Amino acid sequence: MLLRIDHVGIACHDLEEKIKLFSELFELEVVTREVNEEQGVKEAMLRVAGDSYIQLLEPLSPDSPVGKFLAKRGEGVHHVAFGVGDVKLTMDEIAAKGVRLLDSAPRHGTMGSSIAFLHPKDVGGMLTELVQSAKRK
Ligand code: CMX
Ligand code: CO
Repeated sequence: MLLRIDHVGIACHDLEEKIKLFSELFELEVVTREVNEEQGVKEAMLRVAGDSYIQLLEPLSPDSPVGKFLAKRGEGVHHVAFGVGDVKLTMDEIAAKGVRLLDSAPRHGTMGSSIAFLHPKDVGGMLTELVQSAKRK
């Protein structure tokens, strides 16, 4: 069902400051910077190896998911994202196991991907994202 760890999402107050920290500390390349209005984030993807990344997330507003997380828990690991072949199919398979989906249909993710979230309370306290990469041309 899961192909890889696609990324680990880190919530932060200052995106540029944390890009500098992670890129210098672990010598990582910044692959993309994007704003995702729907998810309420300004973000950057730093490649660890192949198709696995660290995703740095700064909230666009305090009442967004990442804004609320920062207020409650402070900076740190926010979610883990797994690569899947077909996000809709995987959502259906997981829902059939009784896990709550936070998205009823796939949404737009980083670099043209399709994503969906699973409720952390049903996954051992880990907010989980499923990622289907954009088709390579
Ligand atoms: N990891 C683990 N647990 C989390 C969590 C997280 N990131 N965020 C919230 N929780 C827990 C809370 O601690 C809380 O538990 P308690 O009831 O025991 O206190 C419970 O889940 C409910 O949390 P809340 O603070 O009341 O927040 P909400 O229910 O309003 O929202 C969630 C939580 C997960 C439903 C919401 O953040 C969400 O829909 N997330 C998915 C979208 C998202 O995170 N987008 C940003 C990233 C985009 C990207 O990766 O591209
Ligand atoms: Co993510």
